[in-house]
Amino acid sequence: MDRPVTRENLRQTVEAAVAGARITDVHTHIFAEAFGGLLLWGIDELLTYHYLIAENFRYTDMPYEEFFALPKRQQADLVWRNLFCDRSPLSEAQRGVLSVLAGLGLDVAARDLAAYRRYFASLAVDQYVDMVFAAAGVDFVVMTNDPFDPRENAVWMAGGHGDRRFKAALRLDPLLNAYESSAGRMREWGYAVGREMDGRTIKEIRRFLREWAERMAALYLAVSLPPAFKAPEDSPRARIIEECVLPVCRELGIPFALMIGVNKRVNRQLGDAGDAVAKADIRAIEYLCDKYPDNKFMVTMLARENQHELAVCARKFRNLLVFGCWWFLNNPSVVEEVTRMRLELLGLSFIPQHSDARVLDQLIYKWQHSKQIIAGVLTDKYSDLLATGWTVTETEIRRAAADLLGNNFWRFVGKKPA
Ligand code: HDL
Ligand code: ZN
Repeated sequence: MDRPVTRENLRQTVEAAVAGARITDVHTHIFAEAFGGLLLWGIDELLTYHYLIAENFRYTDMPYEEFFALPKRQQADLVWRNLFCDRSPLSEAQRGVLSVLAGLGLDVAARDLAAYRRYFASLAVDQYVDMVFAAAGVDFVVMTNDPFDPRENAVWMAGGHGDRRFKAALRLDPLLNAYESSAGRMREWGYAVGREMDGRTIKEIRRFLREWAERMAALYLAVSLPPAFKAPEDSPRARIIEECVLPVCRELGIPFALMIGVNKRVNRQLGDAGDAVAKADIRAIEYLCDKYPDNKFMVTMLARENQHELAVCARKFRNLLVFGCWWFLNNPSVVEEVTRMRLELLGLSFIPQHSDARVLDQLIYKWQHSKQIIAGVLTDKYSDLLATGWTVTETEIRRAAADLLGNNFWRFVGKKPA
């Protein structure tokens, strides 16, 4: 029976719909078990997540190289002391660790790192992957797959991983942001690419993209780009994007995902924790969406200041799908503000979140925290809708939640979840 929704049962109806909606996580850094050590999981990986590493150094004068020379377990000990024992863990990344432990039914109040380590040591990884996907309500994750990473390359060249829950995205940062050094590797693999973007090089780069996208069954091609990214531009990167990436995406019918606004390694000594953010130029997205109407673009931008203009750009171009509150935006105050603004400008035609998880267990907290905020914003918007006299059914709310958390993505990539 499709219950009509009233002001009295609205919040509970929306919360149940969001809680029950199956998730496709469109951008992560986690890996299927077949990738071996690339799959990170457990308390010591959670505590040495690069977000927490950055926060840890705010409380210690320890030389960076001294910290990074320590075994991971000792790094985790220091993070646990600095960020959990010696001060309240109020940041989003700190709270996230505790939300994972709580989600697994562990005694968070005990603050017993040794006990947490004993628990994770008792788990088998294949059992734990099932547990995390179930606890997080996730059906599929899209990985970030880099053929230039030798560890990954070997798995794909041996036939891939075989876990249908882990989908692939072909990541192109080495090709687009470091072509000189990548071209040498490509030549070793038999692609006759040269320094000049001549006809043969363009043709061979397309062959490289096509063969790797097909080998991975990639759902989309992706790249992260600096704030200074421009299009059009007279550069090898622009030539490769417009003459190789976009034609292959059109041929395969898959999107190109641009993740824009990363200032890489502003503090080199912090490694992965050393990247920062700056506002980028939305005109590059306007140009690409306008010039290539037969291409599909997924875009997320890292600067909070870019979010409103990105949503406006999506109003202009139906081949643009905005996704996620990426990285430094993935904090409750910003997720709330950006999701509310996107609903008001785009209705239900966007993807509100991806986890960007690097450690498997993070699926539990990143989705728990995000779903809570998405449900709150949706409740407000449905409340405004009811106030006009419009009637709403439980089925319609479930449909909205399913669209935001998975179906919008699958429709955009033109595939059925399988
Ligand atoms: O380039 C990316 O995909 C970013 O998400 C980086 O991996 C970044 O280090 C990250 O993990 N952000 O959450
Ligand atoms: Zn990422």
